[in-house]
Amino acid sequence: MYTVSQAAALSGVSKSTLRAWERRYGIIHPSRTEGGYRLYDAGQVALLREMAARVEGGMRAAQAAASLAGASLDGRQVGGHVGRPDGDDHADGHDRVAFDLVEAVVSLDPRRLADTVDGALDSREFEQVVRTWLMPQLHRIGQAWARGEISVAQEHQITAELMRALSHLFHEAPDRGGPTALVGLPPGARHELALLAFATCLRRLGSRVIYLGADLPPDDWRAAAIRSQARVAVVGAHCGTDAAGATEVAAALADLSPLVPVWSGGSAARQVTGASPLPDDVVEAAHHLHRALLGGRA
Ligand code: B12
Repeated sequence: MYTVSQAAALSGVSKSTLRAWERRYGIIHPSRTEGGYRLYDAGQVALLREMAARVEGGMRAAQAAASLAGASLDGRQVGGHVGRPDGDDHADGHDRVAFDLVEAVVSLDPRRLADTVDGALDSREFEQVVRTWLMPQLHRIGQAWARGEISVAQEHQITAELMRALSHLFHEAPDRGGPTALVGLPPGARHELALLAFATCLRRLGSRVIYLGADLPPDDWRAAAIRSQARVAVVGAHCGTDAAGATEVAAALADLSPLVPVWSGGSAARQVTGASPLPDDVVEAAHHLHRALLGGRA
Protein backbone atom coordinates (compact mmCIF):
# COMPACT_ATOMS: atom_id res chain seq x y z
CA MET A 1 0.00 0.00 0.00
CA TYR A 2 1.19 3.52 -0.75
CA THR A 3 0.76 6.83 1.09
CA VAL A 4 -0.58 9.83 -0.81
CA SER A 5 2.99 11.14 -1.36
CA GLN A 6 4.13 7.79 -2.72
CA ALA A 7 1.06 7.46 -4.95
CA ALA A 8 1.70 10.98 -6.25
CA ALA A 9 5.38 10.21 -6.95
CA LEU A 10 4.59 6.90 -8.65
CA SER A 11 1.76 8.22 -10.80
CA GLY A 12 3.29 11.60 -11.62
CA VAL A 13 0.08 13.31 -10.44
CA SER A 14 0.43 16.02 -7.76
CA LYS A 15 -1.11 15.32 -4.36
CA SER A 16 -3.69 18.08 -4.75
CA THR A 17 -4.75 16.91 -8.24
CA LEU A 18 -4.95 13.37 -6.95
CA ARG A 19 -7.32 14.40 -4.13
CA ALA A 20 -9.33 16.56 -6.56
CA TRP A 21 -9.79 13.63 -8.99
CA GLU A 22 -10.90 11.47 -6.12
CA ARG A 23 -13.40 14.11 -4.92
CA ARG A 24 -14.72 15.21 -8.32
CA TYR A 25 -14.80 12.02 -10.31
CA GLY A 26 -14.81 9.28 -7.69
CA ILE A 27 -12.32 7.44 -9.88
CA ILE A 28 -10.52 5.83 -6.94
CA HIS A 29 -11.46 5.11 -3.36
CA PRO A 30 -8.30 4.77 -1.29
CA SER A 31 -8.61 2.99 2.02
CA ARG A 32 -7.68 4.84 5.23
CA THR A 33 -5.29 4.17 8.07
CA GLU A 34 -6.69 4.31 11.58
CA GLY A 35 -5.43 7.87 11.71
CA GLY A 36 -7.47 8.70 8.57
CA TYR A 37 -4.56 8.94 6.11
CA ARG A 38 -5.20 7.75 2.56
CA LEU A 39 -3.65 4.45 1.41
CA TYR A 40 -3.50 3.44 -2.27
CA ASP A 41 -2.84 0.00 -3.71
CA ALA A 42 -0.88 -0.74 -6.92
CA GLY A 43 -4.09 -1.06 -8.96
CA GLN A 44 -5.18 2.43 -7.92
CA VAL A 45 -1.74 3.84 -8.69
CA ALA A 46 -1.90 2.16 -12.12
CA LEU A 47 -5.31 3.74 -12.69
CA LEU A 48 -3.97 7.17 -11.75
CA ARG A 49 -1.08 6.76 -14.19
CA GLU A 50 -3.49 5.77 -16.93
CA MET A 51 -5.76 8.73 -16.15
CA ALA A 52 -2.72 11.05 -16.19
CA ALA A 53 -1.59 9.60 -19.55
CA ARG A 54 -5.04 10.24 -21.04
CA VAL A 55 -5.16 13.80 -19.73
CA GLU A 56 -1.64 14.39 -21.07
CA GLY A 57 -2.81 12.96 -24.39
CA GLY A 58 -5.40 15.73 -24.65
CA MET A 59 -8.52 14.36 -22.91
CA ARG A 60 -10.39 16.52 -20.41
CA ALA A 61 -10.14 15.08 -16.89
CA ALA A 62 -13.89 14.36 -16.74
CA GLN A 63 -13.73 12.59 -20.10
CA ALA A 64 -10.67 10.55 -19.03
CA ALA A 65 -12.40 9.55 -15.80
CA ALA A 66 -15.54 8.51 -17.69
CA SER A 67 -13.48 6.48 -20.17
CA LEU A 68 -11.82 4.65 -17.30
CA ALA A 69 -14.98 3.85 -15.39
CA GLY A 70 -15.19 0.08 -15.06
CA ALA A 71 -11.65 -0.38 -16.39
CA SER A 72 -9.74 -3.36 -15.10
CA LEU A 73 -6.15 -2.67 -14.07
CA ASP A 74 -3.80 -4.98 -12.20
CA GLY A 75 -6.35 -7.77 -12.60
CA ARG A 76 -8.76 -5.68 -10.58
CA GLN A 77 -12.14 -4.37 -11.60
CA VAL A 78 -12.35 -0.74 -10.55
CA GLY A 79 -14.44 -0.53 -7.41
CA GLY A 80 -14.88 -4.31 -7.49
CA HIS A 81 -13.32 -7.56 -6.44
CA VAL A 82 -9.56 -8.16 -6.36
CA GLY A 83 -8.06 -11.26 -7.92
CA ARG A 84 -8.18 -13.40 -11.02
CA PRO A 85 -11.59 -13.94 -12.54
CA ASP A 86 -11.29 -17.72 -12.23
CA GLY A 87 -11.27 -17.62 -8.46
CA ASP A 88 -7.59 -17.73 -7.49
CA ASP A 89 -6.02 -18.52 -4.18
CA HIS A 90 -5.49 -14.82 -3.35
CA ALA A 91 -9.20 -14.10 -3.38
CA ASP A 92 -9.60 -14.19 0.36
CA GLY A 93 -11.50 -10.95 0.83
CA HIS A 94 -8.41 -8.81 1.55
CA ASP A 95 -7.74 -5.78 -0.63
CA ARG A 96 -4.68 -7.35 -2.26
CA VAL A 97 -3.10 -6.65 -5.63
CA ALA A 98 -3.24 -9.55 -8.05
CA PHE A 99 0.16 -10.54 -9.50
CA ASP A 100 2.24 -8.90 -6.78
CA LEU A 101 5.92 -9.80 -7.25
CA VAL A 102 7.02 -8.88 -3.74
CA GLU A 103 4.37 -11.08 -2.20
CA ALA A 104 5.32 -13.89 -4.60
CA VAL A 105 9.06 -13.75 -3.89
CA VAL A 106 8.51 -13.56 -0.13
CA SER A 107 6.62 -16.87 -0.35
CA LEU A 108 9.95 -18.55 -1.32
CA ASP A 109 8.04 -20.60 -3.89
CA PRO A 110 9.79 -20.28 -7.29
CA ARG A 111 6.73 -21.66 -9.10
CA ARG A 112 4.55 -18.95 -7.60
CA LEU A 113 6.97 -16.24 -8.75
CA ALA A 114 7.00 -17.60 -12.32
CA ASP A 115 3.20 -17.94 -12.29
CA THR A 116 2.83 -14.38 -11.03
CA VAL A 117 4.98 -13.00 -13.86
CA ASP A 118 3.31 -15.12 -16.54
CA GLY A 119 -0.16 -14.49 -15.12
CA ALA A 120 0.33 -10.73 -15.24
CA LEU A 121 1.80 -10.79 -18.75
CA ASP A 122 -1.02 -13.00 -20.02
CA SER A 123 -3.76 -10.98 -18.37
CA ARG A 124 -4.01 -8.18 -20.91
CA GLU A 125 -2.37 -6.68 -23.97
CA PHE A 126 1.40 -6.42 -23.44
CA GLU A 127 1.52 -2.63 -23.81
CA GLN A 128 -1.16 -2.20 -21.17
CA VAL A 129 0.59 -4.60 -18.81
CA VAL A 130 3.84 -2.65 -19.18
CA ARG A 131 2.17 0.59 -18.23
CA THR A 132 -0.16 -0.55 -15.52
CA TRP A 133 1.69 -3.48 -13.94
CA LEU A 134 5.38 -3.77 -14.87
CA MET A 135 6.45 -0.17 -14.20
CA PRO A 136 4.54 0.21 -10.89
CA GLN A 137 5.85 -3.21 -9.80
CA LEU A 138 9.46 -2.24 -10.53
CA HIS A 139 9.06 0.82 -8.34
CA ARG A 140 7.41 -1.30 -5.67
CA ILE A 141 10.38 -3.72 -5.75
CA GLY A 142 12.78 -0.78 -5.30
CA GLN A 143 10.79 0.41 -2.29
CA ALA A 144 10.46 -3.06 -0.77
CA TRP A 145 14.23 -3.49 -1.08
CA ALA A 146 14.89 -0.04 0.46
CA ARG A 147 12.62 -0.91 3.41
CA GLY A 148 14.38 -4.25 3.92
CA GLU A 149 11.26 -6.27 3.03
CA ILE A 150 13.12 -8.17 0.32
CA SER A 151 16.83 -8.99 0.03
CA VAL A 152 19.14 -8.30 -2.90
CA ALA A 153 18.91 -12.02 -3.73
CA GLN A 154 15.11 -11.83 -3.92
CA GLU A 155 15.28 -8.72 -6.09
CA HIS A 156 17.66 -10.65 -8.41
CA GLN A 157 15.22 -13.58 -8.49
CA ILE A 158 12.41 -11.27 -9.60
CA THR A 159 14.66 -9.63 -12.20
CA ALA A 160 15.65 -13.03 -13.62
CA GLU A 161 12.00 -14.08 -13.97
CA LEU A 162 11.07 -10.79 -15.62
CA MET A 163 14.01 -10.99 -18.04
CA ARG A 164 13.02 -14.56 -18.95
CA ALA A 165 9.43 -13.61 -19.65
CA LEU A 166 10.23 -10.37 -21.48
CA SER A 167 12.89 -12.07 -23.66
CA HIS A 168 10.32 -14.69 -24.61
CA LEU A 169 7.80 -12.02 -25.63
CA PHE A 170 10.50 -10.14 -27.56
CA HIS A 171 11.35 -13.23 -29.59
CA GLU A 172 7.68 -14.12 -30.07
CA ALA A 173 7.05 -10.83 -31.87
CA PRO A 174 7.55 -11.34 -35.62
CA ASP A 175 10.68 -9.97 -37.27
CA ARG A 176 9.19 -8.24 -40.30
CA GLY A 177 12.46 -6.90 -41.77
CA GLY A 178 12.73 -3.25 -42.75
CA PRO A 179 14.96 -0.54 -41.27
CA THR A 180 16.84 -1.76 -38.21
CA ALA A 181 16.90 -0.19 -34.75
CA LEU A 182 19.75 -1.15 -32.40
CA VAL A 183 18.64 -1.07 -28.75
CA GLY A 184 20.99 -1.43 -25.80
CA LEU A 185 22.76 0.07 -22.79
CA PRO A 186 26.04 2.00 -22.56
CA PRO A 187 29.17 0.60 -20.86
CA GLY A 188 28.67 -0.11 -17.15
CA ALA A 189 24.87 0.16 -17.26
CA ARG A 190 22.74 -2.78 -16.17
CA HIS A 191 19.17 -1.54 -15.69
CA GLU A 192 17.69 -3.18 -18.79
CA LEU A 193 14.13 -4.17 -17.84
CA ALA A 194 12.45 -1.01 -19.12
CA LEU A 195 14.71 -1.07 -22.18
CA LEU A 196 13.74 -4.65 -23.07
CA ALA A 197 10.07 -3.75 -22.56
CA PHE A 198 10.60 -0.83 -24.96
CA ALA A 199 12.38 -3.08 -27.51
CA THR A 200 9.50 -5.57 -27.31
CA CYS A 201 6.88 -2.85 -27.86
CA LEU A 202 8.85 -1.55 -30.85
CA ARG A 203 9.13 -5.00 -32.39
CA ARG A 204 5.43 -5.70 -31.83
CA LEU A 205 4.68 -2.55 -33.82
CA GLY A 206 6.55 -4.07 -36.76
CA SER A 207 9.95 -2.38 -36.55
CA ARG A 208 13.06 -4.52 -36.94
CA VAL A 209 14.93 -4.50 -33.61
CA ILE A 210 18.33 -5.89 -32.70
CA TYR A 211 18.54 -6.05 -28.92
CA LEU A 212 22.13 -5.60 -27.73
CA GLY A 213 21.44 -5.83 -23.97
CA ALA A 214 23.41 -4.35 -21.07
CA ASP A 215 26.89 -2.89 -20.61
CA LEU A 216 28.09 -2.53 -24.20
CA PRO A 217 31.32 -0.60 -24.99
CA PRO A 218 31.12 2.21 -27.61
CA ASP A 219 33.36 0.36 -30.12
CA ASP A 220 30.99 -2.62 -30.05
CA TRP A 221 28.02 -0.33 -30.67
CA ARG A 222 29.86 1.04 -33.67
CA ALA A 223 30.75 -2.40 -35.03
CA ALA A 224 27.15 -3.59 -34.54
CA ALA A 225 25.78 -0.51 -36.31
CA ILE A 226 28.06 -1.06 -39.31
CA ARG A 227 27.43 -4.80 -39.53
CA SER A 228 23.66 -4.52 -39.26
CA GLN A 229 23.38 -1.38 -41.40
CA ALA A 230 21.29 0.05 -38.59
CA ARG A 231 19.03 2.98 -39.40
CA VAL A 232 18.88 4.17 -35.80
CA ALA A 233 20.33 3.44 -32.33
CA VAL A 234 18.50 3.68 -28.99
CA VAL A 235 20.60 3.83 -25.86
CA GLY A 236 19.17 3.69 -22.33
CA ALA A 237 20.29 5.96 -19.49
CA HIS A 238 19.00 5.60 -15.92
CA CYS A 239 21.42 7.91 -14.09
CA GLY A 240 24.29 10.41 -14.63
CA THR A 241 26.93 7.70 -15.10
CA ASP A 242 24.78 6.00 -17.73
CA ALA A 243 24.32 9.36 -19.47
CA ALA A 244 28.11 9.82 -19.67
CA GLY A 245 28.47 6.32 -21.16
CA ALA A 246 25.60 6.95 -23.57
CA THR A 247 27.27 10.19 -24.68
CA GLU A 248 30.39 8.11 -25.54
CA VAL A 249 28.20 5.71 -27.52
CA ALA A 250 26.65 8.62 -29.43
CA ALA A 251 30.15 9.98 -30.16
CA ALA A 252 31.29 6.56 -31.46
CA LEU A 253 28.37 6.52 -33.91
CA ALA A 254 28.53 10.19 -34.88
CA ASP A 255 30.71 9.92 -38.02
CA LEU A 256 29.04 6.89 -39.60
CA SER A 257 27.85 7.22 -43.16
CA PRO A 258 24.96 6.93 -43.79
CA LEU A 259 24.22 8.71 -40.56
CA VAL A 260 22.86 6.63 -37.63
CA PRO A 261 20.76 8.98 -35.49
CA VAL A 262 20.96 8.20 -31.77
CA TRP A 263 17.96 8.36 -29.42
CA SER A 264 18.12 8.09 -25.64
CA GLY A 265 15.53 6.73 -23.20
CA GLY A 266 15.19 6.59 -19.41
CA SER A 267 15.32 9.01 -16.49
CA ALA A 268 18.70 10.49 -17.60
CA ALA A 269 17.86 10.59 -21.33
CA ARG A 270 18.04 14.39 -21.43
CA GLN A 271 21.59 14.38 -20.06
CA VAL A 272 22.94 12.45 -23.05
CA THR A 273 24.81 14.64 -25.53
CA GLY A 274 24.45 13.75 -29.20
CA ALA A 275 21.12 11.94 -28.79
CA SER A 276 17.45 12.92 -29.04
CA PRO A 277 15.46 12.04 -25.91
CA LEU A 278 12.48 9.71 -26.26
CA PRO A 279 9.32 10.08 -24.13
CA ASP A 280 9.58 8.47 -20.65
CA ASP A 281 6.63 6.17 -21.25
CA VAL A 282 8.12 3.15 -23.04
CA VAL A 283 4.95 2.43 -25.04
CA GLU A 284 4.68 6.02 -26.22
CA ALA A 285 8.43 6.03 -26.98
CA ALA A 286 8.07 2.89 -29.12
CA HIS A 287 5.23 4.48 -31.11
CA HIS A 288 7.26 7.65 -31.52
CA LEU A 289 10.30 5.82 -32.88
CA HIS A 290 8.26 3.47 -35.05
CA ARG A 291 6.53 6.45 -36.69
CA ALA A 292 9.90 8.14 -37.22
CA LEU A 293 11.35 4.95 -38.79
CA LEU A 294 8.34 4.58 -41.09
CA GLY A 295 8.52 8.21 -42.14
CA GLY A 296 12.30 8.05 -42.70
CA ARG A 297 12.71 10.74 -40.04
CA ALA A 298 14.62 8.60 -37.52
C1 B12 B 1 15.92 -4.21 -10.84
C2 B12 B 1 16.90 -3.16 -10.36
C3 B12 B 1 18.26 -3.44 -10.49
C4 B12 B 1 18.77 -4.67 -11.21
C5 B12 B 1 18.62 -4.45 -12.74
C6 B12 B 1 18.47 -5.75 -13.47
C7 B12 B 1 18.09 -5.59 -14.92
N1 B12 B 1 18.40 -6.61 -15.68
O1 B12 B 1 17.51 -4.61 -15.37
C8 B12 B 1 20.26 -4.73 -10.75
C9 B12 B 1 20.40 -5.68 -9.60
C10 B12 B 1 21.29 -5.11 -11.82
C11 B12 B 1 20.47 -3.30 -10.24
C12 B12 B 1 21.71 -2.78 -10.01
C13 B12 B 1 21.94 -1.52 -9.50
N2 B12 B 1 21.00 -0.65 -9.07
CO1 B12 B 1 19.10 -0.90 -9.32
N3 B12 B 1 17.23 -1.03 -9.32
C14 B12 B 1 16.45 -1.94 -9.79
C15 B12 B 1 14.97 -1.50 -9.60
C16 B12 B 1 14.35 -2.32 -8.47
C17 B12 B 1 14.14 -1.58 -10.87
C18 B12 B 1 14.86 -0.92 -12.04
C19 B12 B 1 14.02 -0.72 -13.23
O2 B12 B 1 14.02 -1.51 -14.15
N4 B12 B 1 13.33 0.39 -13.30
C20 B12 B 1 12.63 0.73 -14.52
C21 B12 B 1 11.68 1.89 -14.38
C22 B12 B 1 10.43 1.37 -13.67
O3 B12 B 1 12.27 2.92 -13.67
P1 B12 B 1 12.50 4.42 -14.14
O4 B12 B 1 13.92 4.69 -13.99
O5 B12 B 1 11.56 5.27 -13.40
O6 B12 B 1 12.16 4.48 -15.71
C23 B12 B 1 11.06 5.18 -16.26
C24 B12 B 1 11.44 5.92 -17.50
O7 B12 B 1 12.63 6.56 -17.38
C25 B12 B 1 11.39 4.90 -18.57
N5 B12 B 1 12.58 4.27 -19.06
C26 B12 B 1 13.51 3.62 -18.38
N6 B12 B 1 14.39 3.10 -19.24
C27 B12 B 1 14.00 3.43 -20.49
C28 B12 B 1 14.54 3.14 -21.74
C29 B12 B 1 13.91 3.63 -22.88
C30 B12 B 1 14.47 3.34 -24.24
C31 B12 B 1 12.76 4.42 -22.76
C32 B12 B 1 12.11 4.97 -23.98
C33 B12 B 1 12.22 4.70 -21.49
C34 B12 B 1 12.85 4.19 -20.38
O8 B12 B 1 10.60 3.87 -18.06
C35 B12 B 1 10.13 4.17 -16.76
C36 B12 B 1 8.67 4.54 -16.79
O9 B12 B 1 8.45 5.85 -17.13
C37 B12 B 1 15.15 0.02 -9.24
C38 B12 B 1 13.99 0.61 -8.45
C39 B12 B 1 13.24 1.68 -9.28
N7 B12 B 1 12.57 2.56 -8.61
O10 B12 B 1 13.31 1.75 -10.49
C40 B12 B 1 16.55 0.07 -8.66
C41 B12 B 1 17.38 1.33 -8.85
C42 B12 B 1 17.17 1.90 -10.24
N8 B12 B 1 18.75 0.86 -8.71
C43 B12 B 1 19.53 1.69 -8.09
C44 B12 B 1 20.91 1.46 -7.82
C45 B12 B 1 21.58 2.49 -6.93
C46 B12 B 1 21.59 0.35 -8.35
C47 B12 B 1 23.09 0.01 -8.19
C48 B12 B 1 24.06 1.19 -8.25
C49 B12 B 1 23.18 -0.76 -6.87
C50 B12 B 1 24.59 -1.17 -6.48
N9 B12 B 1 25.07 -0.54 -5.44
O11 B12 B 1 25.17 -2.00 -7.12
C51 B12 B 1 23.33 -0.98 -9.33
C52 B12 B 1 23.80 -0.26 -10.60
C53 B12 B 1 23.85 -1.19 -11.78
C54 B12 B 1 24.39 -0.54 -13.02
N10 B12 B 1 25.68 -0.50 -13.17
O12 B12 B 1 23.62 -0.05 -13.84
C55 B12 B 1 18.78 2.94 -7.68
C56 B12 B 1 19.11 4.12 -8.60
C57 B12 B 1 19.25 5.43 -7.85
C58 B12 B 1 19.65 6.50 -8.84
N11 B12 B 1 18.69 7.19 -9.41
O13 B12 B 1 20.81 6.68 -9.10
C59 B12 B 1 17.29 2.45 -7.72
C60 B12 B 1 16.26 3.56 -8.04
C61 B12 B 1 16.99 1.78 -6.38
C62 B12 B 1 17.01 2.77 -5.22
N12 B12 B 1 15.87 3.22 -4.75
O14 B12 B 1 18.05 3.10 -4.71
N13 B12 B 1 19.29 -2.66 -10.03
